[in-house]
Amino acid sequence: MNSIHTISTTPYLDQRPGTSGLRKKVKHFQQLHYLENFIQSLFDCLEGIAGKTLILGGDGRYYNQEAIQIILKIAAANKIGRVLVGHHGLFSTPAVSCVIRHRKAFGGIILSASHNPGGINGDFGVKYNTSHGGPAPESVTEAIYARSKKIDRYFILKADDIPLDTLGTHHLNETVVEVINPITDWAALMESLFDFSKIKALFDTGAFHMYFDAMNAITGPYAKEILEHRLGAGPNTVLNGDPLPDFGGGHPDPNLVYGKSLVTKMYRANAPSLGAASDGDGDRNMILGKRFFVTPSDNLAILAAHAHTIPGYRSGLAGIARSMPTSQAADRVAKALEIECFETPTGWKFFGNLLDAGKATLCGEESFGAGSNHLREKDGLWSVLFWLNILATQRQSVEAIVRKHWAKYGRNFYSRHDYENLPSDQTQQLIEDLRQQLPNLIGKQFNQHQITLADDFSYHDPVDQSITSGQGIRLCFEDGSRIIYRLSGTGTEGATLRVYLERFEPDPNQHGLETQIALSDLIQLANHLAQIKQKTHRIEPTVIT
Ligand code: G16
Repeated sequence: MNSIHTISTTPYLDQRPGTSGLRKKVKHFQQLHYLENFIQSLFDCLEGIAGKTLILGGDGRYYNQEAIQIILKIAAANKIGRVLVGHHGLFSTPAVSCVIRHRKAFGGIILSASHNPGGINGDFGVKYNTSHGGPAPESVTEAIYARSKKIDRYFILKADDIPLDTLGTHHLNETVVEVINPITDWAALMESLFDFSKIKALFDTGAFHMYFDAMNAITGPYAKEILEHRLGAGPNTVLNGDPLPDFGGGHPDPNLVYGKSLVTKMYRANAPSLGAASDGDGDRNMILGKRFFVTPSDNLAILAAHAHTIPGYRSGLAGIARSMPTSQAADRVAKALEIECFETPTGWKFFGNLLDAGKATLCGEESFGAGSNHLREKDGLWSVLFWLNILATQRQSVEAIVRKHWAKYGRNFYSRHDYENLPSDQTQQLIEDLRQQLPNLIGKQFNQHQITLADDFSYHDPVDQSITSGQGIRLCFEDGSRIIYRLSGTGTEGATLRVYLERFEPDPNQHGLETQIALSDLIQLANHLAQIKQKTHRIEPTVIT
């Protein structure tokens, strides 16, 4: 038996999880006892965890392997029964959610800072998912934070490292550590949802090709297995397919800015029919057709409109849920289907109750996230397979499918403007100034726009009745347009201001407008009302998606 050590420690006061777990710079996590404090605080809050099963793995970013060895030894000292670890310490976020559910685990620890850059100077993160497979709700993350502010000791086993590169079973005292293939359960789930033979037939025509850019992050092996091996998509379908600790120096966020190399390929004359990418931990997706970009908000609406043609959703949707800043395109589909559309705060954790209660089947966020009740996380490759199934059935181009959708439901022009790495105090003040203006804005007219609602979004969860307030400044206009301002909860440097802009256009003759042009008066108004240029001294956003 290896000995259990009790280590004295002092609290760090900055371990409050944000939109999606605790995210800090790698070097911040490497401070003395920093990771250990957080993990012990987590175990201290999980009543009844002794003897139970946990899933553990990460997106392979720098510090992943070291962190896993530390967590395994703390888990053993806390008498966790069994830990299922991904081969090489790797696990995509959706695969963790899948394995938690499939193997009926108590919960799972995901080591990832998602779409944030990696490497020694990059970011690291820890997220806890509960037994339903989804991110822990705020009641749990707040309890962990409260505990982390008081912690004065943690327990750790003195033992050799577990060889993560070999599949099989090991022991750390009474704790069984099983190194498993993280792809198997998730791939079987995908086969149960989508018509693989129909998709395979599409690739077999020889006229349909695609690229999937794994951005040197976690999804490379998953995409190779599903797209290249099981669906016959061809050997060079997956680009940047090897997970690297620094993501090859890239920023693994699949959008028009950071996914530029794929975008460039998809805008060439010889571009394939479909282009897709996923992020650091595999839960986000970007979908492109030949010379055509599908906005994530439209993506959710289009998946919902075609769900009845997909085997896993043939019996219909219970409801749709979207985060508040996501465009209202999905609401129009929900209305046509006569099902409810829920509006939640930003962050996947808010969808969990709706999915568990059977109130929603599909969920999505404007930040390149979509998923369904198959898991309790968003799932990048699931979205790609959904599109492949639609394309295999419709035998039309991505662009044709989207344009047909707009013609039927109208187009919600939509864009997000991010101002990254701003001074925190000034940015908080900008939001506070807007908050103060809210009562005076209702009823005000700006050019053709009259404000009908101005508030700070608050969510009443219809399942557990909890209330979450302060979730973003909303300005809604008479014609359905919206401007939303909120601060990011996932950054690790300064503050990021996000401005979300949306305008509905029913006239098909106007659907060809360029998005920033279609939104130009709202963009000006958003700047004017928040005095963004004056207060941030930025002439333009860092990232426009
Ligand atoms: C951002 C996005 C959210 C998303 C969150 C976590 O949060 O805006 O929609 O839920 O990232 O995504 P992931 O799990 O892929 O990191 P924020 O607070 O920075 O706006």
